[in-house]
Amino acid sequence: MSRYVMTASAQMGPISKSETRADAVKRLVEMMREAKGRGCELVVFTELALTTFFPRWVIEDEAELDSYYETEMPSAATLPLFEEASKLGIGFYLGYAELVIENGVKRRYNTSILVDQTGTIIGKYRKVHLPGHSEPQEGRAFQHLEKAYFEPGDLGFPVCRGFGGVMGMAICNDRRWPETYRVMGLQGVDMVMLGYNTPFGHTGKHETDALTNFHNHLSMQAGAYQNATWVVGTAKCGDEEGSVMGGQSVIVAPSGEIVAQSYTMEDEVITAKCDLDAGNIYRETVFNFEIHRRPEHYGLIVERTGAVLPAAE
Ligand code: CDT
Repeated sequence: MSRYVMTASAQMGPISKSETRADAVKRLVEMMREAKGRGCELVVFTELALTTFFPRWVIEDEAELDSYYETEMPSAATLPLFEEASKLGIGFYLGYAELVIENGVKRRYNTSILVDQTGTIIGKYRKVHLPGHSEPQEGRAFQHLEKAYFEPGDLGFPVCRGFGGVMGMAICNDRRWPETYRVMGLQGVDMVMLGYNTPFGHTGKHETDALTNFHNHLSMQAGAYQNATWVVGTAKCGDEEGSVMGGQSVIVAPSGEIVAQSYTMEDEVITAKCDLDAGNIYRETVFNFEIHRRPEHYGLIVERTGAVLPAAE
């Protein structure tokens, strides 16, 4: 049996504040159809794919803030995506803002789901690494209030079986942290899917802007190679309400090579025939974790070099 997965990354151009869920879903369905037409069985959408990237604004009115979140999935607005997926026989990764009431407490997460070719949710992830601030920062043209509008995910980095392999998810800033990939690598992940919204000036300074796409690719290519996994990184990009976000969505092979890359700053589908066995050569040799990883020595190294000192009594 083959372990090939024809995979699409469906980059999304800006979503304006006035666009409805229905507008966004229509664009997603169009890209899903294109992906299917190009032979794909899986399409990876972006982070917070149903609305504009609202953490750029200070939103004090709770009802207004709530309006950006999904309280059920599928909802009436997102149902067409699920119906189209099962009609076409194509799965998808979707990022969205999730609001749940647990024991009477309102909880907000930056979430993604994996849906299989029958339209069934088979995986769920809540973003762990929330960037930005919990309070508005003075002097910034745009805020990045993810720490105010979400709490860190409480699901860890789970993997699930689907599409003939072991599938994992991450969201945006997670891709910069080696732990993200390694935790899933230790569970035998074959493909990590992630969406991102990365505005230029996100460090609060513009001197790193020229390196934004380099750092984006550097993180995903290293994560792929060091964990012998495919990485599919899908951007929201372009000028969204005056905040410009980078594109260059990619599909990265376990070798660390980019095998497909978008070139526009708008809705664009890229595809690759991903062999889930392509990581085996690395898993069996240089990154054979069982034989070569030495976690029992990592603590000793830290102790000897004094890299982490215990707190003074
Ligand atoms: N959405 C997201 O996580 N964006 C961050 C940039 C913002 S940092 C204030 C990223 O790592 O791409």
